[in-house]
Amino acid sequence: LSTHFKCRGGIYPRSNVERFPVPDEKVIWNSEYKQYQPQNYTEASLYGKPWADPDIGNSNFCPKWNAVDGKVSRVSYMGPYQIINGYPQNPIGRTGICGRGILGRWGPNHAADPVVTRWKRFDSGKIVIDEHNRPILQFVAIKRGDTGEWALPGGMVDPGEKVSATAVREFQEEAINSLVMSEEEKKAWAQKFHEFFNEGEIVYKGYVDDRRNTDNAWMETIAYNFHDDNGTIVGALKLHAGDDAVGVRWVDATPNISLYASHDVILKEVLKKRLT
Ligand code: RP5
Ligand code: MG
Ligand code: MG
Repeated sequence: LSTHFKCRGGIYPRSNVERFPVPDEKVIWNSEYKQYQPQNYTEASLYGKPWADPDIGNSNFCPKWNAVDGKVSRVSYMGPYQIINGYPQNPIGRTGICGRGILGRWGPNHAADPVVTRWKRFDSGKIVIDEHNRPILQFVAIKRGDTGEWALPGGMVDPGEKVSATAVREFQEEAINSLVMSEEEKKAWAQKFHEFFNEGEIVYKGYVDDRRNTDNAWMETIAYNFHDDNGTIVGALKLHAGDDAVGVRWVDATPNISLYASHDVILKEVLKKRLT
């Protein structure tokens, strides 16, 4: 991504804090913007949460910026970010708000997104062909509980967790509701799909234009495509929305689909990969 739109303008999520207007040409930091006075906002509920950083300036918080800091990666896929007056600076540019907002980490907040795909088929198993004589790719989408938008079933990387493992875990939690399964059921599932989810291909790695981003905290992700070419592995899976997802289904992937944050950009990469 070279710029951002969704984290500019309007009211910040779960708050009544209005973002300072940032016109297109004022996004990049080195375009001068003397009037720029973003509000500082960090949601009160973050304080004391085990998954959230303390405040910058707090004597027991000594983050290692641009480095792997214990179990937390503070490395950006966008290259080294700047630290200005002690605060990490959004690598894309201004967002109209500073502080951490509702994000747990200062600087990059790492997530993973699984893009699970199959070909659209008739009940007979025959592949459906569109008017251009091309097969139709379908992917598993969840409906987010927070914004109601359709999205990839992604989530945050836990401390010490491999990003590829996050992608699979989040798929299990949000798209098949593994959180209500017994340990045995989970094990059986993991065994059955082990190979399939071992063979994800990275289709995107970088900044996410997420509405939660601020000048000092932002989302980054690695998206993996897991493709079921003959539709027999996950193509036949029973989907159940779980965790913070309120719906789940197979959706036809079209280039002009609108999805949460940068998920449409990610999906386009998958379409390119699978259909050319
Ligand atoms: C997006 O937020 C990422 O691409 C990922 O899908 C998601 C992670 O946040 P939660 O789903 O845990 O809110 O930026
Ligand atoms: Mg989740
Ligand atoms: Mg999620």
